[in-house]
Amino acid sequence: MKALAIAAGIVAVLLALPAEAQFAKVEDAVKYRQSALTVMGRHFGLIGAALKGDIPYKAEEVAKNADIVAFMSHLPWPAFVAGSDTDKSKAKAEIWSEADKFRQLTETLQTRTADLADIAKAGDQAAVKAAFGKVGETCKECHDHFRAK
Ligand code: ASC
Repeated sequence: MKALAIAAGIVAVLLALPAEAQFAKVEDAVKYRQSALTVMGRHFGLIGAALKGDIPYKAEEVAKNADIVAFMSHLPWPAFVAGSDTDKSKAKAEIWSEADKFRQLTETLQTRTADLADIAKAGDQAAVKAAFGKVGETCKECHDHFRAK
């Protein structure tokens, strides 16, 4: 009986998990993804500033920022929940009607930001610049297609 109760408890927890993982309100999802993208953009921008010479290029700082960007590149996408193209959001309907294309771009971003993080640790500034450019192209492609002006 005890084993059954434990099994029932485990099942209850597993069933409860997806519900808990959902956002209570659509606005919470919008706020979450905008926050994640703001953090990602901030740290990506700092790498850009270092590459441009607007701030001193410190390889260790660049590598740290690249790790943050790579980590953050995983967070926004589950928050693009159905029906969350609200007036507080620039998300276009194409995110949902062309979901495969959107997902592919998020995966490209994850690959390219991981590459940038690896390359930033090696320290060669020209290589960092090239990898940074590849990430920026992905940002732009997604914004051009899926973000309202
Ligand atoms: C940034 C940033 C973006 C991208 C994009 C690249 O620094 O915040 O969204 O680069 O502008 O085209």
